[in-house]
Amino acid sequence: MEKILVIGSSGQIGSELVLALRKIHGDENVFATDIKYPPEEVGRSGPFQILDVLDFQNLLHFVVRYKITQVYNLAAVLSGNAEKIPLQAWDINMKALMNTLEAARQSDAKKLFWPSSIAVFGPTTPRHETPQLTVMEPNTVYGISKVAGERWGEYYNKRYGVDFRSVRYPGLISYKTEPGGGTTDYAVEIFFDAIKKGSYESFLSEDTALPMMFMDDAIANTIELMQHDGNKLSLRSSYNIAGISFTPKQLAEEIKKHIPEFSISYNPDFRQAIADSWPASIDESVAQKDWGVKTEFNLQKMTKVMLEKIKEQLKV
Ligand code: AKB
Repeated sequence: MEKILVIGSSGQIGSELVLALRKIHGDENVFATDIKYPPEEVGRSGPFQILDVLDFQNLLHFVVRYKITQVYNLAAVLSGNAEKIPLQAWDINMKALMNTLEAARQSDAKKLFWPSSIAVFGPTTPRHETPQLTVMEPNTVYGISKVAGERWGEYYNKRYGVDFRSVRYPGLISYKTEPGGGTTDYAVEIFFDAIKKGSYESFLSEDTALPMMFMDDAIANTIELMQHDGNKLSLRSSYNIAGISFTPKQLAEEIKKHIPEFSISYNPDFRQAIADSWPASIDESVAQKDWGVKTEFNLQKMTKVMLEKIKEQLKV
């Protein structure tokens, strides 16, 4: 029986991933941890404990005490926030990863998921249908930490047999827990503002195309990769996954089909330069071949669900 530790369970991905994993493995076998308290449903449905991944001894103690076999480490400072505190963000992102890799090496928690990002790419990378293997010269702290992390994950796999698995997430879109400090966050904020205020001021320009993915697809793909036969995985760094690519203008037009009075204005800030350095679309053929990545939600379906669910949540 698997005993699973989720680090960062109060965040945008963690709060949904914990619930999905509890459905598969049983509530008591999925341990949610974070440095802040989780959404009610996560706390209510199974074990939750405050745990700081930067404290290696505590992490190792937890993993050994609860006989953990799999770890999902989702703790990170995202791209926008990382640019405000470069050295701190580097320390946090790298230490969080290195501590989980070391804990995996020194214990039975050998299977490790760690998210990489489209941020591993940079201005010299081909922007359209970005291939799995290509130029990677990111110019953000977050992107540099993700490239380094991919290299360390592969190193621990080859050298110590840690079962490291990873995907390069596009921007993730969800309604349960909002993201914090990312460049793709506009694509979540826009839905909340459309419903609450009827308008949105985008911090990216109207024609900035970026790859995005609805959270249900992100969770399903993450779990699929973790459950897949390890011998079929040709990569132990991180897989490209494509999701759907659209611009703020295209998303606003889709929202207008549901809220005709919705209006959008554009006031690009420092995150525009980050977005401009990232791919507009991704080639995921290696992930398709190795473990069958899938995207069920297109722009239309995702917009409809986001608006319905946020209205329910805000009771409007
Ligand atoms: C961010 O915008 O920083 C993240 C990401 C693409 O990794 N959502």
